Amino acid sequence: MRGALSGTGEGGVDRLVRLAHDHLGMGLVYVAEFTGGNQVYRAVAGDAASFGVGVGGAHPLDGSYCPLMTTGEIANVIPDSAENARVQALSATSDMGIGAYVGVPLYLPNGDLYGSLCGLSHAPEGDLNARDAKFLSLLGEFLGEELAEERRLGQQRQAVRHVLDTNAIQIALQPVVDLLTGRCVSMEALARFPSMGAPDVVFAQAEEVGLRAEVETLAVRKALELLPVLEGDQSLAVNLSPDVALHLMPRTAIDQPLHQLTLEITEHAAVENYAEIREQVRPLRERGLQLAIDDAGAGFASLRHIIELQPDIIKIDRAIIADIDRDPGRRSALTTFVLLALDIGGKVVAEGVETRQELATVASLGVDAAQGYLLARPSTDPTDFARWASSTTLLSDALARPADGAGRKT
Ligand code: G
Ligand code: MN
Repeated sequence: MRGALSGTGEGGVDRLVRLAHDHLGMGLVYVAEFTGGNQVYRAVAGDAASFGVGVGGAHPLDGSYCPLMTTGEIANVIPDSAENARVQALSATSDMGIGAYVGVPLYLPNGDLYGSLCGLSHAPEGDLNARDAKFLSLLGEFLGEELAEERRLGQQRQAVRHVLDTNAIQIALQPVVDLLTGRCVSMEALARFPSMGAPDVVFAQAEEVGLRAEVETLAVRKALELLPVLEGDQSLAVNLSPDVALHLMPRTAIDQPLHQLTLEITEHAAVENYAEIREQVRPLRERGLQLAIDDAGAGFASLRHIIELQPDIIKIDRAIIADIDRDPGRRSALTTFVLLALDIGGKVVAEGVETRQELATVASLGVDAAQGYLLARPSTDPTDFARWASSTTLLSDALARPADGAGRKT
């Protein structure tokens, strides 16, 4: 959930602090986090420098107003510091030159104390009163949500950064099996994040913190290390979203054996400029790179992707393949893609084939190759890679196996 108040370039926290400053008319308004014995300034509005305050800077909690305010030892509103013996004794009063103070504690939505939202002036503020504290409390409710969201995103960015910094991506391969020959025609490289969780979740998290391109790039770099496991005529398929493909492929491709690579463009994102992708990929295709549209039928604009990019391969999403033997609508949808592939001279791969019935149905509808748990689950084991690379019986092996948990449930 993005903070509801952060629609513009200005972050939600900054905006609320600015509003507080505009309304109170005090010298400085700030949000501070209490952490490690300090109050660390997270957002400021006003003449921060004259108070010795800056974003990211800190003052010790000891000697400050705010911790005493949160415990009720001093009032929320102190119109004239000089008339309050308790705050006169605090080092902050003289160090920062505080003449007036208003502050409220900030709580996160889970009830944890985060820190404080405060206003300071150098001179006394005779008309500062309880309403000003109430106003800050109201803003504090919204700030709590914004701060929790900022904190969540910060931790998420750190987790994704850690994956990037430590190369904590594993590549699983999964074979794509030709339905005529029973041989593995390609292996798809699938990123796995042992320290993080499900790949689609990790990619979504990376997207949210602006690191998706970096994660995709690292995944491709690691996938390319597996090229040697392939036999001569087999292809390694890597996944990229359109924007990353546009910027990464031309640079990465230079010294790669492109005739052994398939670029799967995921269709979860809209494509802004087809002509640009077409032009960037054209010289690479001339050198043997195969272009696949991934997850066709699942999301955004697969027909448009296909018509504009004229891929070598159309990979049909499991959304269409699942239970296709029982669903005439899904069979029609698949047939549409098969006819389209015939028109553009491409091949069709059925993704996520889990049952013999699904396999038999897609084969009967003219699909060229299949991928899915029925044939082989993705694996990170080099023994599997070697077996898939050389096997001529992947299809018959799958059909000979007794149906297991991946098979038809009923
Ligand atoms: O978007 P793309 O098609 O590249 O993603 C493939 C994902 O689908 C991988 O995470 C892979 O583990 C998963 N997958 C592969 N085969 C099957 C299958 O037969 N059934 C299901 N449900 N998922 C599969
Ligand atoms: Mn894919």
